[in-house]
Amino acid sequence: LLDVVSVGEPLVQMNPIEEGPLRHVPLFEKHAAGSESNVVIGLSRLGFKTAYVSKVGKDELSKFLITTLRGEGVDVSHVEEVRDRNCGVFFVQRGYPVPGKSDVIYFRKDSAASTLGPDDIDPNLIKQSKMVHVSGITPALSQSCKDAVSKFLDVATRSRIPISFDTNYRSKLWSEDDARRVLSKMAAKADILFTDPSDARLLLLQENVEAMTPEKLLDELAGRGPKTVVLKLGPDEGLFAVSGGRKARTVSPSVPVVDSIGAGDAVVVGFLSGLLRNEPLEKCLDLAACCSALVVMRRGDFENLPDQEYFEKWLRAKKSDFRVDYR
Ligand code: KDG
Repeated sequence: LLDVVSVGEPLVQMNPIEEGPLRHVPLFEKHAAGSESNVVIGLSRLGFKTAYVSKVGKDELSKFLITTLRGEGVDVSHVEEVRDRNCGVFFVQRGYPVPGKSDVIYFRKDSAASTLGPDDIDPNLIKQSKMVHVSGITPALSQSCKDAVSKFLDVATRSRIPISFDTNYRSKLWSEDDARRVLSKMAAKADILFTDPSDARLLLLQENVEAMTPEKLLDELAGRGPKTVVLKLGPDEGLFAVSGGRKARTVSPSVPVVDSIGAGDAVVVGFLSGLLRNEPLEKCLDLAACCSALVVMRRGDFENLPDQEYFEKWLRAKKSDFRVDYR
């Protein structure tokens, strides 16, 4: 039995060792990334059995992605290595022009993963799992990817496997109108929805979400179907969630931000880890805040995600408001 199966595109991330416009940055670090890949890696580190459905090439960078996933304990038996296509790559521009923010530049068109289609979705894999996770990135990659995600969700729904869905709207991949149509349908099928106020605007077909209180926004989103909604309000306002009518909120500790990319996936990892262990909502949010704070403190998306021991150390430190003496 598996805990979580996901489908998506793993990507090679080229992360500059200094901040500023990329044209003036001479040195980059290579990382494995990709939203859903980050999620399965993070959950695997915390002791959950995860599997990933994807396609990569036979190129060296694809081999790097597959060995990273495998090395982190993710079942990659459904990651197909195809000829004549490469894996996708993206570059990060850190801290410029907005301090503390990162931007991405993709080189992923016609990648191996963009050829994923319904035939690559094995219903038996999904049926063996306690939960599935998808993000709004995969359906933006191609029509066949959209169809693959649709089949993935249909199998999960029919088999009564809970669906976790992170909206992850990426404006560089598709228009707001196209995204709105697809993401709102996905949200209606989801049991656990992760989103932020900006993506919520697409889901609710409303422009005035900024005028709504987070409480109202949560209620509106939960009214679309998901039992649990986690609203990512950013580093200052933290996380706010509702589950079966009960609400909870957590404030993220303030940490030095080196690279904000991956913070959202880290929220998913922490929250789902709590949910899968039947922890109360408050604890799920604490775990989510812990993961995202750790991830933004270094370059790369998943490397700082904790294992169970680090997780517990964090929770103990939080009890004393992080005034911990490690001597
Ligand atoms: O959430 C982090 C991801 O955005 C990053 O790894 C790249 O998957 C990615 C994407 O498609 O933007």
